[in-house]
Amino acid sequence: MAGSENQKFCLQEVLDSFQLCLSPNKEVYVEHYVAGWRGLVKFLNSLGSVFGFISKDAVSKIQILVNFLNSENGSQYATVQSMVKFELDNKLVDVDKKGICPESGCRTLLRLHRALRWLELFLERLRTSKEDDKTSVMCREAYNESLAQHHPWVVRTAAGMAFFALPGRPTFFEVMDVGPPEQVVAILGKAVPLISEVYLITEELYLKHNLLDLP
Ligand code: 1PX
Repeated sequence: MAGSENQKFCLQEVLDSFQLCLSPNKEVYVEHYVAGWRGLVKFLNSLGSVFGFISKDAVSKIQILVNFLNSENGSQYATVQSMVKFELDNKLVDVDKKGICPESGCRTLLRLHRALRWLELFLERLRTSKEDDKTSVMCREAYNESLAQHHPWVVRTAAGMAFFALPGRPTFFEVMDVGPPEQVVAILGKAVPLISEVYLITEELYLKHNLLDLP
């Protein structure tokens, strides 16, 4: 896996990972969740160094989860459901304020989970966009409706500036590397409901355990 963030991005790969994410009984496999994010980070890296601070944060969160997966307790991290149970049962989560477990699997995955909502909103806008619609506007609107609510002013400002550097829709579609625009739209039509399902299952689980505001 080392260095895989620098390889070429393909939207189909991301779709495949999110497809593999759900077990038959609708649990979310951490391994495939993380693979989906790795694919997305590749995309971000191919857009240039302006997005480096975003991809760096995503990579570090991916790495925390990979480390748990590869640890002696790795099997407990197989699914988001088993991770939540394991960490709560063993008091491995800082629930109210940061303390002895500042980088728990639960709080780390929550950050990516919130970003997944941004992705869902952004991709849905992209899917239904017209040729001369601006990716920066779609991105900002999706961000303001989701992740921005969890970010301090300084992060919101940096993110807002980075959005200006986004390429236009035609280049964006090319980088996705799945063929002509109609094909991109078709794949997005499959990807968005899948991402939405993974998001909803995780959201319900976190809500049930009162984990949506982990510090
Ligand atoms: C097919 C098109 C796909 C586009 C893929 C783009 C992938 C984007 C990956 C974004 C991952 C962002 C993870 C952010 C996690 C987060 O919220 N971290 C913050 C909180 O963490 P902490 O440990 O401190 O509690 C952290 O402060 C974040 C810092 C970096 C800034 C995050 C800005 C996120 C903007 C999201 C929009 C990305 C724009 C990409 C345009 C394509």
